[in-house]
Amino acid sequence: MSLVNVHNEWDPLEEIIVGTPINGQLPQPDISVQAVDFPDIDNPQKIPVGKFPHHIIEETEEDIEEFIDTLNKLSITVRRPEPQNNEKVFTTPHWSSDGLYTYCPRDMILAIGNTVIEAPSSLRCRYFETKAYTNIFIDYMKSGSRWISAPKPELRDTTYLQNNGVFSISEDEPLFDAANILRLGDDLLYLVSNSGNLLGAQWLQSTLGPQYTVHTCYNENNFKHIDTTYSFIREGTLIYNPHRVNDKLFPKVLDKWDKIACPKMVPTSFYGDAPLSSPWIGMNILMITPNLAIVEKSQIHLIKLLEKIKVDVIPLQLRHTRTLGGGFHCITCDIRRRGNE
Ligand code: DAV
Repeated sequence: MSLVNVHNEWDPLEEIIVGTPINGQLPQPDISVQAVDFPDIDNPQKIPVGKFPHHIIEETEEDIEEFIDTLNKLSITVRRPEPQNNEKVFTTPHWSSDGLYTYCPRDMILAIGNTVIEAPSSLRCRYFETKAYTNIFIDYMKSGSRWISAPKPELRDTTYLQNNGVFSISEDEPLFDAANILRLGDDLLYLVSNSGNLLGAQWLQSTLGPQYTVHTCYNENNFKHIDTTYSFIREGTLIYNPHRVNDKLFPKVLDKWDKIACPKMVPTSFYGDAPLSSPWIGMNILMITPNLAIVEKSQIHLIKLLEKIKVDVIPLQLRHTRTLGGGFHCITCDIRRRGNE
């Protein structure tokens, strides 16, 4: 039986990949880093660079160990990436870059049905990031899963467009992060943003075939990933970020869903001046079953809301979500959930 079998964000979880902050760093800034990760910084000199402080890596690995312990107690199989050397500079015909991290498998790996897809990230520093998961993908393939990679993009300078100070990415080639996508069975929600273009949605649709429908959607600032805009709780119920979407921006496929506005986030601290994520990283939760969620423990308003809609919560600590740009949804990639659609 294929070890990869996942159709939505909420069915009972059986297997998951969990990232690691180890060897994580901020790459040498280039036009891709500016356009995708730091679109609000006008002076490239101000983009943070280099190794994260030791305590951030250590405390995060500590938090992740407790998270994995919790998953194991729930009989969920956990796999981890191989450590990568992110300091090594690599070169394509058009540019050179060093690496970022393997903290967020969600960004690079899309598991849909029995298929894993390596995503064509718009960030140059992530070009080889999925190599950290090759052994895992081979295991999955041996079990009967499909393993494909989107066409490797060129990511020339002309990919990154700037209009009146606002960055976007071009439509020259398919580009997306896996975290631009959420699964609702045969319907997939695809956020068009500075980390995912329309051609990427088209590639995904043509590759998955007529069984699936890729629904493109937008948010207020077309910023990065979909999992700080929507959190899907169970069939028919979602929580949305009221600062990013509203009645005008909900895609039609969500017409019949109960849409609950996310309450205000409890601010959490971050290192430096320019963290990798906004305060909304607090709504980046992981559903274990339709009635059980893992939520960062500071987010007491969100936890209260979940309990009100009959979702039990396991509150866990993840101290550096803003600095490292990932909550419990980002730092994971759910691979198998019970259920067939
Ligand atoms: O809203 O800050 C964070 C990206 C997480 N992968 C945000 C996007």
